[in-house]
Amino acid sequence: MGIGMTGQERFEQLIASDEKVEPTDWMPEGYRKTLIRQIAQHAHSEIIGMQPEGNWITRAPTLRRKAILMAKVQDEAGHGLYLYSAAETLGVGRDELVEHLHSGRHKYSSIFNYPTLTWADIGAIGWLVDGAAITNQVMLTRCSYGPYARAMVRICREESFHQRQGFEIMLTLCRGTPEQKQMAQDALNRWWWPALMMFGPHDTDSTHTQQSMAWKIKRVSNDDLRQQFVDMTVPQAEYLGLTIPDPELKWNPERGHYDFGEIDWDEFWRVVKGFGPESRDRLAHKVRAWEEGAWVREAAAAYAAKHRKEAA
Ligand code: BYC
Repeated sequence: MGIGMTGQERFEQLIASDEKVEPTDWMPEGYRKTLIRQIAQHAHSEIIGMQPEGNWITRAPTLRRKAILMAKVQDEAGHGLYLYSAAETLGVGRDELVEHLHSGRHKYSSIFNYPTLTWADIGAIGWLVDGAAITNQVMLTRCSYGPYARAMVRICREESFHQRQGFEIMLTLCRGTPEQKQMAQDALNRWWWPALMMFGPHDTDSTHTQQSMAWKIKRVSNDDLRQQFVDMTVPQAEYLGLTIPDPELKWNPERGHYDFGEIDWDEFWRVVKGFGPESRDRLAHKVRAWEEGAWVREAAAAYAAKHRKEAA
């Protein structure tokens, strides 16, 4: 800390000079709270996000696809764990965060409340959901809070692999029989709009964007990220020979971006508030797994205690 500088001044200096804020630095209470909220929601999303894909592990069409899918779902668990650890550096306990998820007090991404009806949904999730996730998360590698930014570097590398595996499933289906291509189109039809919703409300309706951008927690706004995602994904859909389910989607040469239709915001808020098609099952499944896993946590704690005693 500079001589005579208050914690607040030092914090402002770190933000202004694009340096990282670390757990031992003084930070405003609002900054800490915003980070805990966002990182916890992010961690919960990774953990709940294992369910829609886990649904297809037993039914993956080949052994190779099954091995890849298992590895991907495990990666999501790993992401959840790094993120809970990042949140813990802000002085909140993991048990507390898990309890907030289980009681419905904490949110998680709307996208994971939709069902995975066919194998093509696994392709669509990798391609679109992981694609949207990377678009959002690349900016988070530059987040002002050190532990979150560093966790995001590895997560983004893994997400980029996930995105390619999803695209490859879609490509295989699109080069297959007419029925397989139709299955891919149907998955795109169902996942397109929910994927756009992942970026959150319009900037004008976003509660946190302005402050989070001033604190350099978020580096790019919800609408700008959504536009980036659309611009990146349209040529990929064209390459697959699939049609994006939006009659208003059109290249705008003046803007140098695609124009696209309006999201159904009533649906978005319904899902965010816990009334998505699968919301109730996702949470019930998570709570059940937590309760059934109590013996594993107890055994691990007893084992660690025994070794600590032996070492002492
Ligand atoms: N779903 O002021 P805003 C993954 C809430 S996991 C639900 O714009 P913010 C993966 C928002 O929380 C990917 N809620 O908020 C895993 C706020 O409510 P509260 C998850 C949403 O935080 C497995 C209110 O709406 N990624 O990739 O500035 C398999 C107003 O919004 C949503 C992350 O979590 C939503 N979609 O911006 C495959 C990334 N959108 O908290 C893949 C980290 C908004 O005031 N998070 N809300 O009650 C972020 O970057 C930001 O939190 C958001 C929202 C851009 C999502």
